[in-house]
Amino acid sequence: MEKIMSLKVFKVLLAGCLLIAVTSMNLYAEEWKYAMGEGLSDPQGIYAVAFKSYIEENSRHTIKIYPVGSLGEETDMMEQTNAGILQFLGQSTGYMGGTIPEMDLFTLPYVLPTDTKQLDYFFKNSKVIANMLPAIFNQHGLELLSIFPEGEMAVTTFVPFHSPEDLKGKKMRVMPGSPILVETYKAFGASPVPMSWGDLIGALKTNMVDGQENPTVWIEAYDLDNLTKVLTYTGHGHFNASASANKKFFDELSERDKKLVRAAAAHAHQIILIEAQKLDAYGVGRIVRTNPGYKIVTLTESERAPFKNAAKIVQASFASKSASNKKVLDQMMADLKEAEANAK
Ligand code: 6CS
Repeated sequence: MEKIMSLKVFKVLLAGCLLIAVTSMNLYAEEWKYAMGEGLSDPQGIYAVAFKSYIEENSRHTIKIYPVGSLGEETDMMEQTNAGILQFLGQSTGYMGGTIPEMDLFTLPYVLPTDTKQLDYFFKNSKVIANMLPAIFNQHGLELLSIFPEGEMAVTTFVPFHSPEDLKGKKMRVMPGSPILVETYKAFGASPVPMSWGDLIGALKTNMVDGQENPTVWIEAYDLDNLTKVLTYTGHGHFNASASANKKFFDELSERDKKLVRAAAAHAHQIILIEAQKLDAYGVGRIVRTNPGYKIVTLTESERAPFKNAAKIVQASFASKSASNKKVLDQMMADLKEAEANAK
């Protein structure tokens, strides 16, 4: 009789432990903070919302998204992430080169292609992103999740330009976190002005700067076409963004939650790459529709030649800064060759 009782008690206790274990795994829920350098309807917002929906559909965790401006400037966000105030960071690569020098890879002039199919292949298959940058991000307290394109860089100014001579003395705003952007616009003949996004609108209105560069989807969304007179395609660059996590937070996640975060990043990466194919056409299409008088210039190959020559100095300067910079640039060039050969 006693034996049967102890067996019954054992079974009840076992069931109770299992129930606690299962419910504690499922009931374990946290709110994770995700800040980014753009708004919810901008490319970084498309990525963040897709990331959030995947996390919340596949766990009890929730993601609180902080669009640019809600927690300060884009320049503050990497610090807040490193301090553990934020768990996730969506950051424009143009804000990162000052902290992670190798990230100026993505602002180098005349390196990334403007062809969206090649870019799509590159951002899906790049070895520099998959195999080299994660360890570099780790050295800076971050866990790299994704890097994606947002559109070809277009230059908006008050007067047209067709050569580096035309840019002589022109104060051109560049994103504030990239030594390479400063070197680029110096090499293009201009006087670069590193400036956070929050100060640019006022600087254009007061002629504190003579121009700036951004992708057309951003130019249109934030009315930069109505604050300048002409948009020029030089073909020199592409706007890109990254998504990363605070490394300590990521390392302390359960294996289950690490897999969840990586799966959410892969899902969001897929979503934004589909969108990225359309952003340039969408951006310039809306500018033409909403601002028909706005002048749009595409530099010819011969007009681009002096800018491309100047860019070679900047590329060499980047590679000379460190062995790591040279390694990532060499791999980037190999990745881009593969993208050119395989993009369909
Ligand atoms: O020019 C800038 O600073 C802003 N441009 C874009 C496309 N995204 C956010 C960034 O802060």
